[in-house]
Amino acid sequence: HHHQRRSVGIIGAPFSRGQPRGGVEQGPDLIRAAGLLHRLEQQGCAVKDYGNLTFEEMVDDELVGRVKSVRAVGSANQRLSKAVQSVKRDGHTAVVLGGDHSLAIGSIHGHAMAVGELSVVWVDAHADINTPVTTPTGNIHGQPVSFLLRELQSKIPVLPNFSWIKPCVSAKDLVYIGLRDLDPAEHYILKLLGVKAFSMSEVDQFGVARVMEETCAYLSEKVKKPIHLSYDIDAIDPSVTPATGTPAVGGLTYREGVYITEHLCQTGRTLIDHMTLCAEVLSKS
Ligand code: B3U
Ligand code: MN
Ligand code: MN
Repeated sequence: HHHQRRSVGIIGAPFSRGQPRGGVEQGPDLIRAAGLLHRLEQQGCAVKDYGNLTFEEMVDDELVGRVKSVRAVGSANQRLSKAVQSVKRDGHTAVVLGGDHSLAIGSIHGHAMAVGELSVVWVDAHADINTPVTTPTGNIHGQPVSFLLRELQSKIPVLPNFSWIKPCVSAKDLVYIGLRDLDPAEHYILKLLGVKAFSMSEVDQFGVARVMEETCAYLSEKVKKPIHLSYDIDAIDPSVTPATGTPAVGGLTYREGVYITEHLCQTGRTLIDHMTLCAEVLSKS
């Protein structure tokens, strides 16, 4: 079974309402145009493109407390979760192309519903763990992790179109890489829950190779759960990937950014029954 080809199911999610700027909804088509499918095939993957999801236009999507576009984000992610579940049912590794990072809610939720307990590797300049109460901006792309973590559920208010979400990730199964722009409340939450995190300072100190070794060692301490990779393009330095809505200086180099995926992929080969690689690629134009 080592020679069996990995099959990949691609889902485009052209959605941008998790933050205020336009452009990121073109991500899925631009990533395809840049040759993603061909590159996956070159690497020996069988690829099935499920096309782009369509999202209903949401009228009267007023602020809920300080949170913006709540109904649109809730409904889009419900659709995405169902799409990921059907790609998993078809037996593929699911690759979701965003879209803004609020889509991690549906992507991770769908993955968890289909395969059970997951580990999550979150590569990002930001922790995206504000709650609807702590958010300084009201943008849901800064909050997806808060809806997914079991430990935070008592802190999450009821929101329209969010009641379908089952918190499905435990704080001990989450690792952050690349952090450098956190809000005070996010710092507090990470400390409180004891979340494993490698900030840019730690990438500098240890190097990305040791960070990845420690990430994988930490995640396989007990049971080896499938790994969901959620990759925000702003983790990489804006000199390399300037097309992001929220550039943060001092990010990963091109090679560090790619090495993270290479290392996870290698681990996937040795633990082929235990790991699914699921990427959330954000292209903000
Ligand atoms: N933490 C801030 C800023 C932010 C989060 N994610 C991005 N920016 N890309 C917030 O809005 O919650
Ligand atoms: Mn980010
Ligand atoms: Mn993000």
